[in-house]
Amino acid sequence: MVHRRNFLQIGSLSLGSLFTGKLFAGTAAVRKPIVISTWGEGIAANKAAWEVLRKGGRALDAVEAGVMVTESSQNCCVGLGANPDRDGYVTLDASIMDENGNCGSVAFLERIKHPISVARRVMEKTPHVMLVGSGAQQFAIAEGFPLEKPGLSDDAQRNYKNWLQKSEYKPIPNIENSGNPHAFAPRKLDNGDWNHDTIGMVALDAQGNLSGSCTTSGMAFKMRGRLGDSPIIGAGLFVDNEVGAATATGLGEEVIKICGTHLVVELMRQGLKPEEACKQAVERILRKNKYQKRDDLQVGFIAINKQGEYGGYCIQGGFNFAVCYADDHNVLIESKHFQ
Ligand code: SD4
Repeated sequence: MVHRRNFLQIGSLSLGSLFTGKLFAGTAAVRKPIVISTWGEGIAANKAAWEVLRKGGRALDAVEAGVMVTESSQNCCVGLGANPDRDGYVTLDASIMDENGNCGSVAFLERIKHPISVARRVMEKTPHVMLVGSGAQQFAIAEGFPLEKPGLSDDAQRNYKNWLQKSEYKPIPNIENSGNPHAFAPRKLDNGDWNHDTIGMVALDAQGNLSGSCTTSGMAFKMRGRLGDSPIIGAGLFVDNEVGAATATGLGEEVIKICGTHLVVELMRQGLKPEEACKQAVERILRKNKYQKRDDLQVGFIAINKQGEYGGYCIQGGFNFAVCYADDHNVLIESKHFQ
């Protein structure tokens, strides 16, 4: 890690303010740059994003570089090392959004290591917002992304075998229609952690611009072809450079139903702080679910605003997010929660 003293020698852009993690706009203190991201993997991802931000780089570059770390990790449940769908294929979704309201996403993408970078190319090189399936893969290959070997990581292979052994779908064919729409929701593991498959990241750069990214393998053992919230702008990710940025994790179906991150940003526009905006979005989901206590329902939102204030909220304990705004400040925070 570069020490603060070295850091001050690096460049010319408001380094004094980068050093303290604070700037002043008018009379309000603004904390920038800052990057936050979901789950424990966010610490490593923030580190890469911070390398961009601390040099005065663009938030868009930071949020891409950050989540690429997670996509590359073989120990994580994001990216090609992740658990497959119920037919044994890893299918990936990702989205990215910049300070100008430009956005791009890919979904149901197979055998491409960095869906977030393909999403960025969709944003920057096509007239479209979203490409899916074989079309997204074809575009990625045309853009020079290597087509990786098919197959599962060792962990995923083992998990899939276990899952097949339990045959959770066999006793109840078409379990999605069995009255339990959350049959493949995130599960609480024996150690109390949630199994998760996603990283979402939002950042404010030294210029005061916001961007965000979100990348996932979706729910483990999902139906083939299922998309969650992560590739859907306004659901898994939303950025409005006038106001703030938010990203989501958890059961994507519930996030989509309330246009979750768009809601969080709109609540911040109305004056709510990031944590309160996330809380109200979570409340909206719970209200739609009639406040049923359900052990298998987890959704978490995180958000930052234009002032560099941040916050998160989730349904159940166990969700955390990583916050980085200085060389020596990259910490994991337990999200507040309802249940
Ligand atoms: C999805 N929201 O595909 C994602 C899953 C997730 O941690 O966040 N897992 O629904």
